[in-house]
Amino acid sequence: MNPYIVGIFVPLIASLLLRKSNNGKKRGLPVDVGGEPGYAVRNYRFTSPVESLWEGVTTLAELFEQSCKCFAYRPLLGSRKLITKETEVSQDGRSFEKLHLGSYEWVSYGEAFRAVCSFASGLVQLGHKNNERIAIFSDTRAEWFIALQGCFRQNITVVTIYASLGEDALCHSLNETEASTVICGHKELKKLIDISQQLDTVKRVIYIDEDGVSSEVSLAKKSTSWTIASFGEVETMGREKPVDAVLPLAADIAVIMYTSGSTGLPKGVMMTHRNVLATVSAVMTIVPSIGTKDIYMAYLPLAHILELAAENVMVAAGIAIGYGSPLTLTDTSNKIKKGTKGDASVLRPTLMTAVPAILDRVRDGVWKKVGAKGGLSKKLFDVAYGRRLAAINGSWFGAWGLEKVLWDLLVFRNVRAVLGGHVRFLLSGGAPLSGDTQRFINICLGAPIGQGYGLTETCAGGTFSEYDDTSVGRVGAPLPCSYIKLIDWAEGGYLVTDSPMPRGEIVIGGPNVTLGYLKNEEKTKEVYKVDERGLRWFYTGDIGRFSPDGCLEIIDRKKDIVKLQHGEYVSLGKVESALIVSPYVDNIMLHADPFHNFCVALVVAARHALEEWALKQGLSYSDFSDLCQKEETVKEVHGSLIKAAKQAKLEKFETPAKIKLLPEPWTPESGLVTAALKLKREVIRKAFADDLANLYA
Ligand SMILES: *[C@@H]1O[C@H](CO)[C@@H](O)[C@H](O)[C@H]1NC(C)=O
Ligand SMILES: *[C@@H]1O[C@H](CO)[C@@H](O)[C@H](O)[C@H]1NC(C)=O
Ligand SMILES: *[C@@H]1O[C@H](CO)[C@@H](O)[C@H](O)[C@H]1NC(C)=O
Ligand SMILES: CC(=O)N[C@H]1CO[C@H](CO)[C@@H](O)[C@@H]1O
Repeated sequence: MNPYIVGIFVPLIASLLLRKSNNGKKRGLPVDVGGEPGYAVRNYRFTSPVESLWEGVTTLAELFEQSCKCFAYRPLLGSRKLITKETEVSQDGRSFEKLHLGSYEWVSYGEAFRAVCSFASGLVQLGHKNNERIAIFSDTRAEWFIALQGCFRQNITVVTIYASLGEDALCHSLNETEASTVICGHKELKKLIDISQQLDTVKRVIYIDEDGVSSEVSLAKKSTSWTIASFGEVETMGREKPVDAVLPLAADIAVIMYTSGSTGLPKGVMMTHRNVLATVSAVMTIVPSIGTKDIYMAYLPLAHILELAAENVMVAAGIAIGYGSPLTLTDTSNKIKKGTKGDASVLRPTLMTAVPAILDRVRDGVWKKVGAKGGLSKKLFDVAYGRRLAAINGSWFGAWGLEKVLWDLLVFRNVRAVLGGHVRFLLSGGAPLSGDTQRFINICLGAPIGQGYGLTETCAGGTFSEYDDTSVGRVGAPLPCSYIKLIDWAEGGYLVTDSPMPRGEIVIGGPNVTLGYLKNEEKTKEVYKVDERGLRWFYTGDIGRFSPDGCLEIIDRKKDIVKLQHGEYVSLGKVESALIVSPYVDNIMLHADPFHNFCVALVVAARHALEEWALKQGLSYSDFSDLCQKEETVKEVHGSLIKAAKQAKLEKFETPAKIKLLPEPWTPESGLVTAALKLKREVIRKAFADDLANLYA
């Protein structure tokens, strides 16, 4: 048996047998490393960073080929056929698209491999040279994955671009990478045509065949000089005239991933096959007893490293991947036609990935539903939730038993049904998950959450909380592919000598750390360093602390700490997460300025809660925007923020002295938050510069 596999399973089985002692378990151990002095920790199971779990596999292309041979007749890629599409117009005149989707149709591993080989050959037939780059600019779907693997088989570097990216950033990424072929969906083709004049390097566009794409295709043929082909045509060309594969090496660049940066234009992070494979190997060790009986729900953007790594993990384990989207995920999702089924209820997945913002929404949705029902069923839910919380608080595994079965049957079964009823493990990443939400998912879904911390720059390598860790608010111990080091940040007052826990800036090292930013040596040199022992380190700018068991907690962010006029430090993120608990707040950005001794805040109002309040007050107003302008409203919301600040024991200088209420939500499409729903502070500051100036006036 492969020694790596033994290395994983023996401790895994041991930990299952020793369940009760989990809370004292050491998950990270101090390690001696080079580079800047600090406090470094490694994963307890691996003494040196893992590069690949599979003997003889050094690239993603080899990993895919191995799985396709091993699991040839098993289903790999599932998609839902569109049955009908309707447009509904709401009372206020906005129109919504409603979809009726069918059951999943599957492509086996063997068929997928043939499709990938055909697509790879088709790219060559179309005239694409393998030293040129290809950009994939589409929503998550089966074709995305086939295109990715197709490119790998010809050693073509793939540029990944979020489907929600704005025009400037899109132009910038295509131009900077000199991509000559773009693979896109229907919506994205439209965006490309709009900016076609500015795209000097694009020569070919491959569009994914879908309903309604033909009008854009004929427009593109008329107004551009691009060679245009459909996904199916490229596959057919390749099937008829196959060419030999040109497989990449571990050190070749697999992907250039554009981070939807929170400031300025996005930066392209160059990831080698070795980088991504190290992360895939590490994540593989985290999912408990992963195997071919699992089903994976894919719906997050594949342009995000968490999803890209997760799907490759699923392939490595021979798992079926069913594709969906955030807008069609559940029966009550926005785009699902009333009375028809969402993706999760049709697929019934066992494994899912999620970002905290989505889990927060699930939690709020359930609370709202329970609250609306009221009466006995709310009481029952509260009792059940309280009992389970108390039980789980001791130990996850101490929480099994007859009572759990009873509550599950009586109360939580309905909640679980929202995601299909079979989810047994959730991978969460992209941002720290609130303790509240983590507990909620633990209890209502009955599924443990593995929470990851990592960045595109470290290829999502970083830390991961294990499924048997019952604590909340922490992001776990270093992944098998990473060393995590804390270094002093004296200016911010964080030192590795702090007691009771060492604190400092988080620095991540290992084979997972990427080569740096494309065409941006200056920035690369600033945040990447190679130590005297040859290991690469990435400086994250995040501030963390290590618990005695070797688990990391993110406590701050260097950039988000502002020194006020009188010298007090304000941590914007900390204050925001304390204030967002107010029921009137949908989103909030705190603003601090070194020339003043107080903070102000931009608050996106929670429409439902505020309208309900206004109704109770008998307040009259013309529309929601008008309601947000009213002095009474601002006073009410400000009051609730002050209450939340007191509860979280914030200092006076941290509590916003003045606020501006905004009626419009911040969405990735508006460019104010990233695809992972993190605030883009610079963009928001610019967009609301006048409002901020007024708050200080
Ligand atoms: C893969 O492509 C890169 C960039 O075009 C090139 O430097 C490298 O040598 C290629 N690898 C192989 C094995 O051909
Ligand atoms: C594209 O890149 C070239 C240099 O590579 C630059 O001169 C040009 O201004 C860029 N265009 C856009 C639209 O960014
Ligand atoms: C859970 O345990 C912590 C300490 O371990 C305690 O502070 C907290 O009150 C407990 N919560 C519940 C709901 O029992
Ligand atoms: C790109 C990179 O950092 N590669 C390193 C990966 O890890 C091995 C050993 O840990 C190093 O030898 C590589 O240089």
